Amino acid sequence: MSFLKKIFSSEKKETLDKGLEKSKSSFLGKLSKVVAGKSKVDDEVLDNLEEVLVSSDVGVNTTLKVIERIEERVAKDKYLGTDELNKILREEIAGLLSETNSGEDTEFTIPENKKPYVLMVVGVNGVGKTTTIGKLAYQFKKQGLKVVLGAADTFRAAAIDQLQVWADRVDVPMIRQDMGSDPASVAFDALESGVNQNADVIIIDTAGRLHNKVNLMNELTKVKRVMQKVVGDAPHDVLLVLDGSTGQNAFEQAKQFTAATEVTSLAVTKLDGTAKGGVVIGISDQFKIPVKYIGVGEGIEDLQVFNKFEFVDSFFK
Ligand SMILES: Nc1nc2c(ncn2[C@@H]2O[C@H](COP(=O)(O)OP(=O)(O)OP(=O)(O)O)[C@@H](O)[C@H]2O)c(=O)[nH]1
Ligand SMILES: [Mg+2]
Repeated sequence: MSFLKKIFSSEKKETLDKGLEKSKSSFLGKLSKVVAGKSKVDDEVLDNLEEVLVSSDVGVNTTLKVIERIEERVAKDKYLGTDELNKILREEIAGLLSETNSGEDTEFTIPENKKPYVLMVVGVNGVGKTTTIGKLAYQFKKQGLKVVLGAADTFRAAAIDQLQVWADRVDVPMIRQDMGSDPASVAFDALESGVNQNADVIIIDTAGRLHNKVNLMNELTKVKRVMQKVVGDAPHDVLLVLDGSTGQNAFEQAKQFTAATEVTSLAVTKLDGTAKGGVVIGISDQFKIPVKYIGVGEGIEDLQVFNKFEFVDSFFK
């Protein structure tokens, strides 16, 4: 697939462009300093470019790969004008990401042979789990799928109410118990109810904050185990939500979380209002687990299926 081919609708592309505006203008500002007064891509330009990529949260490993690709290109083409640097970067980063086998989707889809499809959402507190669930429920419902939510973050009363607000807004049923009740029991109820209602998708919210990390991981394991009593192969997807505005912290969190518990996909939120959007490039290059969704605003429509080609196009345009 050519990355120049337009695959998002113009409306979706506009939301993406807008969401990445801060990251892009910060990046392009730094890039313009790198090429100021230089006509040709030489070692000095490459050194400075390396710094710009690292300071744009692309991550050291991914940055080194990108620089290497550009070095090879300089060696081959002999002369590379700095006026082309942006275009070259766009091509090389798209080329690098095309080696990963994720980020090719454009629509919110779930496998047809899993019913109900059980999606469990995990991540530390405040990253955007509940909001992402609300946005996902909206997208799935819009496609005519029957959605049930499970409020298994029973650690805070407000957490249950917050998910309820989304459930009411999207108009989907939500299974809840009182604050402090067993999250695994809520998840069990949600799956049972989902099966009884012939639901297509069941989304389970979980707590981000517990007394300590070990407790949290044990709890997630227990929630999974109990869900399997209702749907044998649940959860079909464990979505780890990361706050993109924390840049390299998001990267670290992904490392720690994926080491401690099984995660099958990633969502990177809050890309609007931050200049650290480059972190998505590093995360999708460095992790085998695919980035599936990106959050580009607080609104109900502001969740997108991550498409690496559109992302790179919007970032460097
Ligand atoms: N700007 C912006 N804000 C977002 C995005 N996603 C979530 N937020 C905001 O981030 C804040 C935290 O979101 P929540 O959904 O409550 O996060 P959570 O992970 O459920 O938090 P806990 O339940 O405390 O663990 C809220 O104010 C959301 O509106 C996004 O993509 N862009
Ligand atoms: Mg929450």
